[in-house]
Amino acid sequence: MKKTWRWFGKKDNITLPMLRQIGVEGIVTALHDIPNGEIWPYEDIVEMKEYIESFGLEWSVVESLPVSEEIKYAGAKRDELIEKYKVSLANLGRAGIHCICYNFMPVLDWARTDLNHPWDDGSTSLYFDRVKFVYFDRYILQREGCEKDYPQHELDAAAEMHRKAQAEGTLNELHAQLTDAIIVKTQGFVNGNIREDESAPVAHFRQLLSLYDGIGRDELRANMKYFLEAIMPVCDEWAMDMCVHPDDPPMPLLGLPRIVCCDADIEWFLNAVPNPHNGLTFCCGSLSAGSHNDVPALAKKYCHRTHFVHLRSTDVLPNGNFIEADHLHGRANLIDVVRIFEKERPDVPMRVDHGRTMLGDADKGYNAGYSFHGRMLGLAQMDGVIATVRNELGKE
Ligand code: DNO
Repeated sequence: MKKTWRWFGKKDNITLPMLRQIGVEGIVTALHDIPNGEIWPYEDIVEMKEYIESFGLEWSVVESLPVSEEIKYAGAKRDELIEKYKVSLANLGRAGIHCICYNFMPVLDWARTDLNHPWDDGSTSLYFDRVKFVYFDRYILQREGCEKDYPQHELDAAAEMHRKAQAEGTLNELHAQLTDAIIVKTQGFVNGNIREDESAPVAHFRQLLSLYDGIGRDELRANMKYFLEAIMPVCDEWAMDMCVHPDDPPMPLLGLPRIVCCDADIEWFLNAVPNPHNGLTFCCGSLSAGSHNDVPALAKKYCHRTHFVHLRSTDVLPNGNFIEADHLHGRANLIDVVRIFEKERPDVPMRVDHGRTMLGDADKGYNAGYSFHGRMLGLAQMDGVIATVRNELGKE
């Protein structure tokens, strides 16, 4: 597997010379300053590519070329936006970049309730607490009819959380913390729907949710198929590998459908548009957060339609909460996943996804989940696994 790293561009405090020192071979990035839905100009792509190459690295993967909400819910401007997407794809292909990660999650990209969940060893990680999420939906978003989506014991626990915060006078703090984690800090830097400096993020978020009124699972699937069929001719012409990121976590949230959650979903979209350029980002972390997914079995089944791998693991707790595990443990079983990819797809780019916040990372203002030391530790662990597996296979 090729060792890549998600780098957020020239403003990232983690610089390309730092990455060279830790064995990174390729860069995963995007033109983060271009607003969602706008064309990526050829010149800007080449400028970024040459900048990366000037440090002896290559631009291996685009993450992400975002799919506008209007394409996902089939709004009036859908075809116009798809045309723009095709131009960006062709510009990337002409510049020599052929691997594109994107997702088809409505409104909310990845979701976490805690960005600094403490570990016993003094480091912290991301965390998803079901009751806090129910609380956000019921008491902050106040989504109509949301009660029907949750079991009674979770609604009761959220009500208790509300009562307690009220009694202790910490309601504002709790609301600010959950809003920040769920719809601001985790979202702004990946899709731009909600920006960090917004004054009324919850109101804006409600408005975004309402765009999906009447869009269920079948409609979203049809819209994904429409999008993929429309872009495949450009993918054929420029050899563009599209790889959809699984839904994180792999389950419907806030009444929104999510359609890349499990084996049957993956099978559906790969068969719906059976072109090898229509592929998958095999995100072990996202898939492992659903107890219905057996990650190594999925890797075995889908490695041939995978163009990019995220190496990350989680543990799902008995109450359904999940925590980021370290890269050698947890239910993703990354050791077996590496065995599968090293054997079947040895050249596929992988990046270590997320990392704990440790050893001074907390003061550096990194994007949530994207620490330096934590990810470097994960990369070193995965590097060791890759070298061992290659040795087992008689490659090194
Ligand atoms: C979070 C990421 C996602 C991912 C996008 C891809 O850490 O895994 O935000 O980059 O969903 O489109």
